[in-house]
Amino acid sequence: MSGIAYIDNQAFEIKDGETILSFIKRNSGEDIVPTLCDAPNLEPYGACRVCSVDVSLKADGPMKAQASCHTPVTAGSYIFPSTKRIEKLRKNIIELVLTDHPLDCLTCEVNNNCELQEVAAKVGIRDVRYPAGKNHLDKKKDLSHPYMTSDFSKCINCARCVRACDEVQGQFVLSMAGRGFDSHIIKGMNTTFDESACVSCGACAQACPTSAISDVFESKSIVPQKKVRTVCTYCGVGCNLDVAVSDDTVKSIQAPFDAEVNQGHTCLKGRYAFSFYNHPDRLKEPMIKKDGKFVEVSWDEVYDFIANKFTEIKTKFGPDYIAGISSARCTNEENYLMQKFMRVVIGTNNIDSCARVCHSPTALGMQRTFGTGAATNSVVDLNYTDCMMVIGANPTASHPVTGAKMKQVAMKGKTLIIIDPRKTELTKYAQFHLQLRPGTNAAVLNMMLYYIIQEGLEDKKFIESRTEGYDEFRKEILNLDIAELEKVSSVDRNLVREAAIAYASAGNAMSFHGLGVTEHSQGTFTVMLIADLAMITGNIGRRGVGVNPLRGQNNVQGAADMGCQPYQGAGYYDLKDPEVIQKYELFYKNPFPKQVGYKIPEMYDASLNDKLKAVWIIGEDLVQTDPNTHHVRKALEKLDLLIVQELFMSETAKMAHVILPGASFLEKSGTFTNGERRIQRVNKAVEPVGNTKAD
Ligand SMILES: Nc1nc2c(c(=O)[nH]1)N[C@H]1C(S)=C(S)[C@@H](COP(=O)(O)OP(=O)(O)OC[C@H]3O[C@@H](n4cnc5c(=O)[nH]c(N)nc54)[C@H](O)[C@@H]3O)O[C@H]1N2
Ligand SMILES: Nc1nc2c(c(=O)[nH]1)N[C@H]1C(S)=C(S)[C@@H](COP(=O)(O)OP(=O)(O)OC[C@H]3O[C@@H](n4cnc5c(=O)[nH]c(N)nc54)[C@H](O)[C@@H]3O)O[C@H]1N2
Ligand SMILES: [Mo]
Repeated sequence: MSGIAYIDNQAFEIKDGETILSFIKRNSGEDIVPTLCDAPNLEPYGACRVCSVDVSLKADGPMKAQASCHTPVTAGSYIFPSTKRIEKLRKNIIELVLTDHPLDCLTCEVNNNCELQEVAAKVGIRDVRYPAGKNHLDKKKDLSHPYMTSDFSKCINCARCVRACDEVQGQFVLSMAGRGFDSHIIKGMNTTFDESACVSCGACAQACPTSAISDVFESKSIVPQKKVRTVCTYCGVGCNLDVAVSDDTVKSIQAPFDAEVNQGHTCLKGRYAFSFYNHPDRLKEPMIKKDGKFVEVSWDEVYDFIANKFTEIKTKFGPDYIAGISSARCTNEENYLMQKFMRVVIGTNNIDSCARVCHSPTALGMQRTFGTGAATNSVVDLNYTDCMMVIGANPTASHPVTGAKMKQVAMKGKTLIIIDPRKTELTKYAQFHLQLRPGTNAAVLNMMLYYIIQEGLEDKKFIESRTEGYDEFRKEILNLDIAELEKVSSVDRNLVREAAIAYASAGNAMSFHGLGVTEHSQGTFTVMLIADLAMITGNIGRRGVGVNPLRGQNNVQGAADMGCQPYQGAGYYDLKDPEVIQKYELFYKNPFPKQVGYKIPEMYDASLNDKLKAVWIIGEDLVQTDPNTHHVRKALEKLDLLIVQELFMSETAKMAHVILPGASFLEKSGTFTNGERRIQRVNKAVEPVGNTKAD
């Protein structure tokens, strides 16, 4: 709290860092003051001045009009948001803005979703007294891009697009050129969207209050019949999406500002890559392969077929001759049911998911060191960190919304350490790039530990109170042959030392890791070393620190939480423990399988050794994504029954005996758990296409 100020003579407490606008919004309501150049996800700018309010420093003192969006609120000031004088001023401002815009704006029906028109109506403008400015004349439309168009005849120079590109995506494609009446927006060195360095995140199109920049999908020109809030399916970031729907068809996608995960941002995939859901190639009917050809059948027929086959195999061979593979693309509810079906209906722990080829070393490494295998912090913690260490991950490509946030933090001057054989985009912003030989993470991390100990930069208090076995660990590390590690990794020891010192002496340091750690043979041990680094420097257990695996698929965290693993049931209970089995039996009121099941690679071996006869796969394209394709194909070919539940005729689906057509995330409801362990609601936007069903 930093004092008191008055709104229309009523006293309110000021919060630290508040502008006059945020102070009014918090105390008197969101809609009291009209704004135009201001946007919830951008820094205050103060260009249009529509948000002006009257301010006096004394109860009856002289008033001064001040742009509220970027003026800090002063203790003891008297604010009047809507005096006659101010209302007149706002009207005049909008009138002048409108002269830079096609004059039919006020009657334009196409743009009935236009923010400028809304503000004009709000301040009470019916016509414009001034002659048209020249800014909007002679502007060519830019139709070069598949997702975004620009028509700068509609531009009012509010610079929201420029700021979105700078402050949200950090791409710096748009800028303002010219002076005075000639001021205008340019892309790159005055080129088109397509030729510029634009990454198509669409933040500018979303930010534009007119339709000077808009989605090709015409989101602004048609008011949708409904908007549905849901969660993106592409990666573990878990961006919230506002899906605009008319006539049971997705029209466009925008990013909600009030979503904590993505605050008005998405990447191009989340915003624009949705038309797969009603693509002609979607699988729309259940099918059974007869004489080598898929034949469409009814759901009842396919259910009977599967039930009979499962019963036959279970009776003849036993339940462990059947296995399931669940999908990290699917909801928690679907994953929970799949593992329950395998365990309770079939009676086997043969259930696994895609984490096997992705982050299972993270889960194991973190379980061993911390007791639980998931991110220790949230992505918003980037706002509280002083140092980011990114090891074996390429977030600006694979987790673009998180990657863009990291860029912003690095540009604010926070330390960035990249450990990667390649020059990823983030290395441009990094102080340290440890360009190691692939497969040598353990060497580099051991060197870092060595230098931290040698420099006496350990957090002794943390080590004493929160860790075990440190003395032994210390001795081992100090015995390492640095020359050998330097040779193995080919990273200069002085560079490693400096990076280690930067990490250890930063107030708060966060680490992020990805496939460059987990997909190598020493993945689990590397994750443990990353955890060790956090522990010896005390970078765990508060905001802005921690070990943060960049989990891959949208619900890979959830699939594991729900128990889609052969050795742990729902809630991570260890299936080697007889007490756990008893607990599950009580809960499910049913016998529970007594031995752990096959992991995916063990399923292949089992099939080739006649120990597995049937596999039911939901949403995973093993033939395309698992290593050693020939081996995978051979193993799947050998099965008596392969059921594939899919959106598309994937390489794996082609091999199936039975196809179950699944509904995509846009067509069903449930929850996804993102990489931070945030459980978020998925809501059905459109009805499932064809004869498909939620998994
Ligand atoms: N749109 C979309 N986004 C996705 C997905 C998708 O299907 N669609 N998939 C998601 C999934 S499942 C995942 S797992 C993530 C993957 O996302 P990331 O974990 O970021 O994986 P990569 O993008 O492959 O980046 C791995 C990095 O590791 C580096 N590397 C390779 N070997 C080594 C090494 O030995 N040591 C170190 N230190 N680095 C090394 C590589 O050069 C590369 O820069 O992406 C997710 N994002
Ligand atoms: N060559 C290659 N191999 C890889 C990787 C790579 O980058 N390149 N990455 C590795 C990693 S990290 C991972 S996580 C794995 C991922 O391996 P997969 O999980 O096989 O990867 P995806 O291609 O995402 O396949 C998911 C399948 O689910 C389907 N699907 C999507 N949504 C739904 C749904 O709601 N219901 C149903 N029933 N199906 C759905 C999609 O059509 C798609 O065929 O691949 C690993 N292998
Ligand atoms: Mo992954």
